[in-house]
Amino acid sequence: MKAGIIGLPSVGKTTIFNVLTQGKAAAGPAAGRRLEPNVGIVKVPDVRLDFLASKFNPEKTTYATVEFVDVQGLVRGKGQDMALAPLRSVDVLVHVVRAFQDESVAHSEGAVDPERDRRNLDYELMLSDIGSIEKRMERLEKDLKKLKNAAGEKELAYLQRAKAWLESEKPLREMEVSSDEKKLIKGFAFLSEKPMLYIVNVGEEEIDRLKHPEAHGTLSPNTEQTVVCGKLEAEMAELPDEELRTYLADYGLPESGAERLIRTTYRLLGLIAFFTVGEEECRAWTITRGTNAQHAAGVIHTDLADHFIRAEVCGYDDFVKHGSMHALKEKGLLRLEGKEYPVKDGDIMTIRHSG
Ligand SMILES: Nc1nc2c(ncn2[C@@H]2O[C@H](COP(=O)(O)OP(=O)(O)OP(=O)(O)O)[C@@H](O)[C@H]2O)c(=O)[nH]1
Ligand SMILES: [Mg+2]
Repeated sequence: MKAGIIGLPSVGKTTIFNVLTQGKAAAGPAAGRRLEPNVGIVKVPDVRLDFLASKFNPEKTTYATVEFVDVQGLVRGKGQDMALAPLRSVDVLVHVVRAFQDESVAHSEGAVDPERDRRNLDYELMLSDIGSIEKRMERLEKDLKKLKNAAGEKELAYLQRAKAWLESEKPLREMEVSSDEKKLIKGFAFLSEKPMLYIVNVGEEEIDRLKHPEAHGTLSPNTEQTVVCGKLEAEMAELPDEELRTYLADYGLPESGAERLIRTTYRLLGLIAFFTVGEEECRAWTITRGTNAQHAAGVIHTDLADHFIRAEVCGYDDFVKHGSMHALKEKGLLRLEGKEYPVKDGDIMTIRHSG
């Protein structure tokens, strides 16, 4: 999975990127003017996989990963195409919104106003999408004049609808699309269509908000929100794990901002994990909720999907309760499931295949 971090200049994007990736990318105003984005891979923390690894003692434990891309700050109304280009390929946008007050860090809009910034950045994405749509429509209309075809007509109808939607100042992630249209637009990579996670970057004086990070009014479709304090997180990122737990406990927080952010992203995208276990490797795999056993096998290897026979499945909780695969087998709790079985979060699977 790939996530793109966006926001106005100097809102704390790179600070948060460093926290997530335990990276050392240069932060601060001068650093923000470079064009090359920062890219880093983050391990998805999962206590269930930790536990499985403690039981199987494998040579290798492989966590699911998320790739984060941190681009330069977007300046309102400026040509953004260069800055936006690396975001076309991401699955989710993470919009860092500044809520911290700090005289020493200039705000591109003057005063701190999270709601305004949220709106303005959405406009930038929408403007970029309108641009792409107009270009695409122009080409398509020319093609259709030469050769009428049903697929082209359908696409044109979608583009016209999307354009009108954007012109009514609403992002595409709020527009309902049919499953037919979904297939049609897969290749377009419209930015305002991507699911959006808002990260409200609060100051240290507002640390109490971290206790209810997901408390919010109504959220628009395909968005989530969480709160972090970039400064505090940066301090925490320096700590070894045990000290981090004590530090969090001192503040009365159940988890770090990095953990919360990844968890919220999973929820936003409807992602779940299943596990494969053994002496060689214990591993977490990411799928969307509702994926069937055959497609899940394909995430491991396309051959496994092609030659799929059955999946041997047990739930994570059953494994914890009974302690070993052997015990589960004896109790008849290892189930054999077919291609269509919808994989559940935490399932431990062995794929049986031919060839
Ligand atoms: N007080 C305070 N300062 C912060 C916080 N988060 C980031 N900063 C500071 O804000 C400045 C900008 O941070 P960056 O992480 O570089 O911001 P950015 O969004 O990556 O900026 P650009 O890449 O230039 O757009 C730095 O001096 C940070 O130390 C915070 O939570 N509180
Ligand atoms: Mg930056």
